[in-house]
Amino acid sequence: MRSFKQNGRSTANENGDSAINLGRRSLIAGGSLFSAGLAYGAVDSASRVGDLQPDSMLAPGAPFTGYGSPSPHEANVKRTASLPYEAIAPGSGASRTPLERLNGAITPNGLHFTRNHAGTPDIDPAGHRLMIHGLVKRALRFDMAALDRYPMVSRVCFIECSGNSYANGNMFKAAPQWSVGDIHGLVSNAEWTGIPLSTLLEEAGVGAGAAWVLAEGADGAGLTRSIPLSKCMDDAIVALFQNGERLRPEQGYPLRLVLPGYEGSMGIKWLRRLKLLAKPAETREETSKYTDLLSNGRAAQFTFAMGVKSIITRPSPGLKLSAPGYYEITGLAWSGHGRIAKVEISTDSGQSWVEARLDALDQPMALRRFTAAWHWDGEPATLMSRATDERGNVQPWRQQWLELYGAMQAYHCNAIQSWRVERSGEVSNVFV
Ligand SMILES: Nc1nc2c(c(=O)[nH]1)N[C@H]1C(S)=C(S)[C@@H](COP(=O)(O)O)O[C@H]1N2
Ligand SMILES: [Mo]
Repeated sequence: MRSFKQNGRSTANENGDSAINLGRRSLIAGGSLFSAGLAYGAVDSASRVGDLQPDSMLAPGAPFTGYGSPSPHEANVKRTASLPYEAIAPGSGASRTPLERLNGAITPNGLHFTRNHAGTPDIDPAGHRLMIHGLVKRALRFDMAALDRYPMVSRVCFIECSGNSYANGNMFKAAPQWSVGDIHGLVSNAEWTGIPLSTLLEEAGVGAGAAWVLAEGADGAGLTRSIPLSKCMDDAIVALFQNGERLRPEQGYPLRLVLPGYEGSMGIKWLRRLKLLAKPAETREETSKYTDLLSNGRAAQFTFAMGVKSIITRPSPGLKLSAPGYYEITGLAWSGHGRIAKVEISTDSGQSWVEARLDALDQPMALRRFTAAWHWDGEPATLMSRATDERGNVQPWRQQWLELYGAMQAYHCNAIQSWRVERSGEVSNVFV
């Protein structure tokens, strides 16, 4: 009897043939299909193991390496940079994580997206200092050797640029035919290790009237953002490590702020200064930029937590379904407000939905991998995913999102993303 897995239990339908009788729905709830039989070829019982032996077994392999790199066969798995100012400022812009080529929920350090306002500075940790001043009982300055001695914590969380996914918002009339990484790859997920910011602020002593913390980076942009003191005392981390190793230069080496769930631009990299203030500093990055134009003509300031969102990473544009049959739909879901409660998948443009299976790595404000087994019958289909977080926030329809915001709003687009599968198996981006 063939069986398939449903919500963690192995079940079979009445006639025992899950491959044929899946009911009217082609999506299997929580499904991962064991009986699909996607093997490349059957092994002939007459063939001997020796005949199937690869050349790699005939000689010793390469010697050890000091620092490992990906297989040369994966050389096309790269970030893609976009440079709005081109040769005038080649370090300003962003390079995006190739989400369509990755699996699991953790982003490898070499593929973490990078958003730089003035390039990646070259900082020698021996000369780097962090200063805490302003409304404090005593101003403090730390060198890296001192910071290395503090108790550290680790947590997995995403960093997402508030400009991520703008191409699914109102900037384009026609849906751009870009890869999922090029549309949504300004989000990455890592385990960050460092000192709780509260530890350092308590040592400095929060002064009377302090309610905000201005953070500044040691790069050419000198990027500054105001952060509510409550967030700094709650779960903010002054991070030194990323997935177990020292931060990558692009991610803020040797020191950055990690503010779980908050918009990326507040996570100041190459952190050099924290100034406690009574009011926000109203810097450029929180007035002319990183504010949200609403459809009523007003602008919303300080949208800190990133909205609940999900995207299907496979199938997605640029990938082609070779033939009708079984596919695993997979993607990522996250919310700046907490854990992901559920992800629903539709293959009929949102008319019907089935719950996806969520992978085990379940952390608040972190990427969560989801999967759903799908039988593609060869007819055109429109795939969507919709995430709900533990606070009950539901990812909006694209039309709902469009109604909220004014023209050219490039931030905080968490609308449902739709992919269209054509009869040919080609996958394209569509606005629904
Ligand atoms: N000092 C400094 N910090 C910075 C930036 C910067 O340009 N300079 N970019 C910000 C923006 S806009 C984002 S989205 C995140 C990106 O973090 P990442 O490059 O590590 O992915 O860093 C933020 N911190
Ligand atoms: Mo950003």
